[in-house]
Amino acid sequence: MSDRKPSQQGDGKAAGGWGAAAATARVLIEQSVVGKGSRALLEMNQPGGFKCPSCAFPDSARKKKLDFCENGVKALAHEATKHRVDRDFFARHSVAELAGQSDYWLEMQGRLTEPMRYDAETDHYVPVAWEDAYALIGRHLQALDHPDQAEFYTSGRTPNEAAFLFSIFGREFGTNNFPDCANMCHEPTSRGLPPSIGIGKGTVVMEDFEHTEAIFIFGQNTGTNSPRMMGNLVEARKRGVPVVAVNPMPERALMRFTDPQDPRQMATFRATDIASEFVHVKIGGDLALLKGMMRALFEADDKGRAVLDRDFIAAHCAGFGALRDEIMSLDWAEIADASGIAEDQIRRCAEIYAGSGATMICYGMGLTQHQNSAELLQQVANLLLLRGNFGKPGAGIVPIRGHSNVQGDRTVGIDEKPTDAYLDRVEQVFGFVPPRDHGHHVLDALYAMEAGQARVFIGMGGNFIRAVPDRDRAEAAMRRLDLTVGIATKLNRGHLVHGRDALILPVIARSEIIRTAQGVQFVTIEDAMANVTASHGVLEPATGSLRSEVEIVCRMAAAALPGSTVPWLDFIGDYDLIRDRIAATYPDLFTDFNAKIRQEGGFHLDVPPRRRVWKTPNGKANFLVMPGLDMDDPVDAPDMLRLATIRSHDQFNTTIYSCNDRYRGIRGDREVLFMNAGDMAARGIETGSAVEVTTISDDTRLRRVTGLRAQEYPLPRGSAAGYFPELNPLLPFDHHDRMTGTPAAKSIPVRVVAAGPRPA
Ligand SMILES: Nc1nc2c(c(=O)[nH]1)N[C@H]1C(S)=C(S)[C@@H](COP(=O)(O)OP(=O)(O)OC[C@H]3O[C@@H](n4cnc5c(=O)[nH]c(N)nc54)[C@H](O)[C@@H]3O)O[C@H]1N2
Ligand SMILES: Nc1nc2c(c(=O)[nH]1)N[C@H]1C(S)=C(S)[C@@H](COP(=O)(O)OP(=O)(O)OC[C@H]3O[C@@H](n4cnc5c(=O)[nH]c(N)nc54)[C@H](O)[C@@H]3O)O[C@H]1N2
Ligand SMILES: [Mo]
Repeated sequence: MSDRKPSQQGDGKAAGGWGAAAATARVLIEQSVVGKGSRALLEMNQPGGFKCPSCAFPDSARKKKLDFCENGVKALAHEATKHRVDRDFFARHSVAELAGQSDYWLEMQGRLTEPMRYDAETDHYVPVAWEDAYALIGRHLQALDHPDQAEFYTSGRTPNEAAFLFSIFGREFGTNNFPDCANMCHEPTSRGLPPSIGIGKGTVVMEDFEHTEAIFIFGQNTGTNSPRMMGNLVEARKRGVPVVAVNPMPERALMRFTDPQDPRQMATFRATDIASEFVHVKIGGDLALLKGMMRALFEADDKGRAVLDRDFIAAHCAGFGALRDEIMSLDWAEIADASGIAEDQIRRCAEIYAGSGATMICYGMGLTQHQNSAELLQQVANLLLLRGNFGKPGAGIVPIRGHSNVQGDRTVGIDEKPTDAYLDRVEQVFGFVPPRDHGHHVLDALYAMEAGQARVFIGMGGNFIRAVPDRDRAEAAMRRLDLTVGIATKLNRGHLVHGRDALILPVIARSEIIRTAQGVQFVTIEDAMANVTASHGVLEPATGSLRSEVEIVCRMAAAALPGSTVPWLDFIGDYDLIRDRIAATYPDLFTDFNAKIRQEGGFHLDVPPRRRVWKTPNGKANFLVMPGLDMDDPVDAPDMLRLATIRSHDQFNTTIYSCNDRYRGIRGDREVLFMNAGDMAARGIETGSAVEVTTISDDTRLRRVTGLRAQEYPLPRGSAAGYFPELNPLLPFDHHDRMTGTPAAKSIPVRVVAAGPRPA
């Protein structure tokens, strides 16, 4: 952005309210879609309309006339934009020139209009016929020595029908290489929870908000990243339900919130206090906090207080003794030190928990992006199990998912570690023999590219190169590929950091109508609470030359697999045929899919812990022990700060809507480093001064970001924060969750020093 002069609002106002309403209007005007956008908004998250392409929070349980938030409007406005990236645009700008532009600039150019192929001689993207694009993909795939040289990436906006077929395409081709955005997001949920409660998903539904007696929110910026949940929090607070927010940043919407959909609050400028207890945890201190809460419960139990659900534990759980021994071996002083929270506040949290008959623990990236995240989530489950908080109204674990269909994509096969039972079904339903070896997740894919072992990358949505760690290293790896394919709505960096051959294939977006020879089609998605619903596009596609994601998958498959036994081209016209195959592949979940999806409100997928059924090897819910309190840092450096890379209020992942971050008081700047006042003073840094951030690691690479501006912020000592994706160059490939390979984007060990003045 041109306005690089930062300013601080710091007005302490409530979040939401008129600020949100104004932002909503502004983005519709900016994208020149006031009429079209407003009409489409009436259909967002309504029966017969389309599902918001932004976050995965479910639709309101009680039907509202309008069911969207400020950030949903931004997502829609950017999708419905009147601006276009067409063949003239690519003729005007070489790839080198485009690469010199910011990600924000690329996004603002508008919608892609027709398939383009990279021409190395001129360094321009040039138009290519759809048929020729598919043929090129087919030739590259067939030329590989082994199917595992291909990487099939999925981003979580892809609907079930396209994701399912994409996974079948890859498997028929012969690989389980399905890196996906979940590998950088809720993978610790997907892999950490099954050994514990038998499913890697959340266990509550929307109605549970009406019955809950306490809500804990760990590491999630609700007002920005799932704003529609604010309505549930406001209602719970009005009922007097305690809300405990655990966060190194006092996120404004977790403190005070005015619901923009509540006319009374809007008219009277009133707001609701959200957090009744704010726990100012250090980055990475949640493990110690959770263990401290468990310790307090065990101590109370020792004194004869009935704080544990003994009947539930006896009937349903295994491993109680070992957990108790480990927790009781910890020392209070160490717990307080490792969490950054005083013993008495930890005890108070434990009392809130013990006083609640039904507790929900919600969490976001603040828990999933650390070196120990999968095990950390098992401790969350332990805490819930101790009081039987599964399978009763108002209780459960609530991973707040990111992308609108990231959960569904995994359910329907985007999984690099498929189970044998699933592969057997694929073989029965489709008649080919799928590969059994596990495939690549995101980090494996990066290592394979770097080593020259991966040669083709097909990106079904997303912006892989901006989302992944170790930017310089990742870009070099990506450039080694023979072919990169970006299936996308908008131009992004991934199209400019490409292989020897490269294609951009533009798709019909979520809000747009998919018309086929058999008529208008709808798609389906699964929200964060396992509701499967239909999404019907309502807008005309941005241009006539776009194709649906389903069609692109089918035609790629037909081109790459000429002898296939799968009727690929039949699926293009009639999505019911795809849903029939999904039903056949997952009889437990999707029987009668086509009938059930046509009922109003769709249907809920079975979540066995809601019935107190545990699909674990021993048939029990398991208390799992993770010894100690530490994060396991690569090196011990006394001046180390732990850096969390987070989202601003005005972005969706790698898509930047503006350089403002209203709730944190930042305007016109994203190159910001939020720091604790004491940490700044110790380094001779003041608000506004330039700083340089270097990663502390045990390898020899220099990872440094310069030109950042320090901003004093109420963070605990030793914790710092800045924006994703600008700070991704600091995150090493091998700094990740031990169990799942999820990049530890919330706890990068860094050194911060004052630098020369930054140009205004
Ligand atoms: N508008 C909008 N909505 C989105 C997205 C978006 O970019 N924009 N992205 C979508 C996606 S894919 C996802 S995954 C979600 C992400 O939504 P969130 O999970 O809210 O993601 P972040 O902004 O990365 O950061 C989460 C919070 O974790 C806190 N945190 C950092 N470190 C720690 C820690 O060690 N402990 C604790 N307790 N807290 C910590 C940060 O202060 C921050 O408040 O949102 C989805 N929805
Ligand atoms: N340092 C750091 N890194 C992170 C994170 C972090 O917190 N810190 N968060 C991680 C998380 S949680 C996630 S989920 C990943 C996100 O990683 P991705 O999912 O790969 O990234 P997005 O930015 O969501 O992808 C945006 C692009 O998707 C395309 N797109 C949009 N809509 C559609 C559509 O309907 N169809 C298709 N085919 N394409 C579409 C557009 O071209 C757009 O440019 O990033 C991860 N990376
Ligand atoms: Mo995510």
